[in-house]
Amino acid sequence: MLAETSNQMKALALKLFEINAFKFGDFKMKVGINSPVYFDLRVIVSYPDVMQTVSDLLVEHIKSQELNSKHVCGVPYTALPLATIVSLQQSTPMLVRRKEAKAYGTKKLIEGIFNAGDTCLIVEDVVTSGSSILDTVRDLQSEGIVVTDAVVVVDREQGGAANIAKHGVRMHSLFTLSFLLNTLREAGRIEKSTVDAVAKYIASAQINSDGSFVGGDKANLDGANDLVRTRLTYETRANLAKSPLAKRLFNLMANKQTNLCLAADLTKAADILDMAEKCGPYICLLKTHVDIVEDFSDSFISSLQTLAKQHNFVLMEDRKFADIGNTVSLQYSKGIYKISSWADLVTAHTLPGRSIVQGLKAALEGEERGVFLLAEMSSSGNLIDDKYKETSVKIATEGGDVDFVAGVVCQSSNCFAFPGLIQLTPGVKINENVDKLGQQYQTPEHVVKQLGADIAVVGRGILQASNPQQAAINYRDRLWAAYTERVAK
Ligand code: 5IU
Repeated sequence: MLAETSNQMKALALKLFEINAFKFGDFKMKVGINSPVYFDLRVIVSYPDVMQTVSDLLVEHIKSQELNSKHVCGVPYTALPLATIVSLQQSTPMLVRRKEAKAYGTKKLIEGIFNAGDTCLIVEDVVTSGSSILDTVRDLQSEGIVVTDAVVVVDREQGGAANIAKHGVRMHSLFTLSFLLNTLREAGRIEKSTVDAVAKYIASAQINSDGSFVGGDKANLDGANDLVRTRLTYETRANLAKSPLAKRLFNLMANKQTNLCLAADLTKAADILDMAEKCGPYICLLKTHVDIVEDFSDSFISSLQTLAKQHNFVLMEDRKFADIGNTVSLQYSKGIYKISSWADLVTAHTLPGRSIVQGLKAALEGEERGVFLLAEMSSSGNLIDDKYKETSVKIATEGGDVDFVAGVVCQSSNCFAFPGLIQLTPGVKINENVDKLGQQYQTPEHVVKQLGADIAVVGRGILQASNPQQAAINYRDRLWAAYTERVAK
């Protein structure tokens, strides 16, 4: 590889990571077992500069490998725009494979003009087992088209090349997963433990073209578990986070050694400030409900911000936004509270759909902020079901706004898998199980070790203690000990 091309490839690898075309964590795959790395090259259509670079490099690769063919054909759907650009740049006519044959008119599988005996180069984005390439090859071959080569953007190195070679097709990849891992490692974007976990998984998770694992049920797939989020340290997760606020909070938690959030649900400004002063050294996050403060004022907010700076904790307004985008945008930045001007974090319901996140983002003027999305609640009889929970997590982990979502408010460790998000769990108290209004409590150890909480929210457990500062210390100690035990396993 020429030095210039090599630098271009490295820059592109970093860019792909930056735009979330791939992520590290613990992801459900088509083939059944979880994977520590996840690719979604569909996002590149939103970045014309990335599209340009990827297709330039593909064309260069095709030329250098002398992959001359009469046609090009992209594997539907992600690779279709890439195949289009390759076709244009090389003036090679394109063929389009239908995923489903038309039910009416001509039942053609392949669109475009061709003759039996014509050659065709396959273009694909990511190869795992190679089965998608083989589906396309089969349809082309059934029309008499000759396929000998496939050019792909990423080879996950899980046996795809060997699988398609068995069918007489050679694979030429721009990137291997190892190259991507090494490039990110060299650039300090991921840790050695991540590289090792992925390498271990890839070595053991070799896949046959029918989707089964080489070695069958006995395949040793341990590596996949090494990136399960509840086993990773907050430092590691800071590096995997996509939201700047999540990064900051994870690092703060690790440095200050606390995963305690104080829910300062008090109705007098002076009482909240007093509590913030006493508990500040032991918390990572202070959560407010400003609409219950009877004497709210700008000076209350500036005093709270001063304490947050002095004691190094983050501010969250637990506003639970739930309206259409335009309204939440106004609620977030205007009115008496001007929440976006001071709260590092806010909470929001996902009930209105993805537009809630976009509405909040639209209110910002360059401030570094984040949102926690609600996926579960601690109150008995709440209406959230599994489908709602899953869709909420999708909003938090997919799409163009993932850099704004710092975490998820939920009650269970299997709610989401991506380790770059923070799990915030309320409903924590040492001595009680319920209150009179439907709140259900768990112990600090239970929420961290069993329910997967990264930050535990404690309100009345501290606020109503005879010595709140001592109570904050107790909660901090027990929550932190539970976390260190959890990651030591
Ligand atoms: N809170 C919950 N449960 C939830 C959600 C938020 O308790 O499911 I979402 C908030 C409400 C209150 C704090 O501000 O967390 C818990 O306070 P107590 O520890 O006093 O119950």
